[in-house]
Amino acid sequence: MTYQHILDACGLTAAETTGGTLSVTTPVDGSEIARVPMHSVADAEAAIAKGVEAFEAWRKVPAPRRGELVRLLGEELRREKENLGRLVSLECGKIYQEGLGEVQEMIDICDFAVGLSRQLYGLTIASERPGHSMRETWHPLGVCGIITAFNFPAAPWCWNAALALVCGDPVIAKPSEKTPLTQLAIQKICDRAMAAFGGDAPEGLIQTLIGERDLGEVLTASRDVALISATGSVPMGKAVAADMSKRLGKTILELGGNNAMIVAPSADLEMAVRAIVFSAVGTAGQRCTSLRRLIVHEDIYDQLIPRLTKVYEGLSIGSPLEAGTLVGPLIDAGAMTAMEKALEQACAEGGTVHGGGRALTDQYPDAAYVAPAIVEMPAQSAIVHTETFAPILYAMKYTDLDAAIAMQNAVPQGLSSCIFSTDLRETEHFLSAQGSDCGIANVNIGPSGAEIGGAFGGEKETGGGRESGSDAWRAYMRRQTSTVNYSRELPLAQGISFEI
Ligand code: UN1
Repeated sequence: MTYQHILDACGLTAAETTGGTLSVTTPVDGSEIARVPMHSVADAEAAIAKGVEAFEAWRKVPAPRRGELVRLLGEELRREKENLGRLVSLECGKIYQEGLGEVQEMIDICDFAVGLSRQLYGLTIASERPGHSMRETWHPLGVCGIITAFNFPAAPWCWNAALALVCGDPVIAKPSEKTPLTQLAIQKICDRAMAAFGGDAPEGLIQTLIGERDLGEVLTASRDVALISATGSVPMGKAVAADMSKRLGKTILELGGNNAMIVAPSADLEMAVRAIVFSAVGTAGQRCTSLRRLIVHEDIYDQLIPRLTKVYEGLSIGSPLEAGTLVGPLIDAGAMTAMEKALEQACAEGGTVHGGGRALTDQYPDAAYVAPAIVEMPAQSAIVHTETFAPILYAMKYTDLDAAIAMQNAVPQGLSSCIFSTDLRETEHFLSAQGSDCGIANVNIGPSGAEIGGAFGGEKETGGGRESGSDAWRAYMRRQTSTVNYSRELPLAQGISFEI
């Protein structure tokens, strides 16, 4: 299948992929696959205005009916799973299996949101006053801006959009400028779902803005955008938060991770090795949940590390579109340079590097293929505190579990974490209030590859937001507390006397 076939299969037209100023290159071989027209600041402002109009109509549509649109979106995604999965793979370089996984994650959250559309539950609350009742109702919030990153160009949009839509909110996507094609293909799928849904889906309900940072800034500046959900780097999240705080707008931030695994003496090492390799080299180490730090008990360190380095030596690095490849390319040359610099710094800090280095340079001179690296570190030094978006795994030893947990919590990021142990006392301690400080804490599975049913996100510099499952939907609604007096008296709360 040629690259053009992949674009065609997703229905992308010449008008969308040629003649524009945004050059899109595929990480597969570094070649240009499209020149996409960009939206202007005026277009972004017009999109917000359209979104506001759509909100007026959409908030009146009953939530279960709104769920029907998301059900249709899920159906379309099922039909398009292979086509979209292949485009994800072509555009961001993750292997096809992971591209499919991303689309499956979209389908899963659609299913979740359909059920949710009949369960946007509020509470009834006991009033302290006789003849009074209290209740809490969740209402639609308004236009939601969804800013996404190159490494997951599909699923995070859908975690946000599927929930926002059933909650009664129009959505405006601003994908990474490195991966606009996936979002354009998603927009087409949405347009088909909207057409199948019929009359009460207002124009402007689901929109996409293609361009650079200035478009994101239009979204963060506008009082008509009630919520910004942003996935990406910590500097990007800080910029979004600063802009939004000027107008006290709501945010969901899902930023960097520096995720660790503690491997205890009782761990099933066979399982640990499989989990480590998937979570450290999957998506070429470019997931926010990628495993970056391995904290291994000193008694098993010398068994585990040689086993791992052996598996790393045999990893198939290659085109993400070819079956059998486990490690695709990094997104671009900049990412490769960042990896090389991090490895240099790790050496300067006393690290011993296994693997690393450029790969497939003859076959793909313009792409950024690298061999994943394991770096044995004498201590958790400065570079280990840094998130480098590349397949680098820092390995360190521990003696005492509390010291290992302290090490795992010592970094600025707080997204995901895990322990491999078959000792219940250890695993429960890890999950307790004195344990991992991350939004995600797993036992006997790696830190990446979360299911959509749980709330997804993390603490500290990860931004504190939660997306996807559990009660994350509440962020897309406004809560209203109502006290109703059905008596003939007007008692005041707290027993205050105020006679006139
Ligand atoms: C991301 O890298 O931004 O848990 C999201 C995971 C995926 C999502 C990752 N479900 O690894």
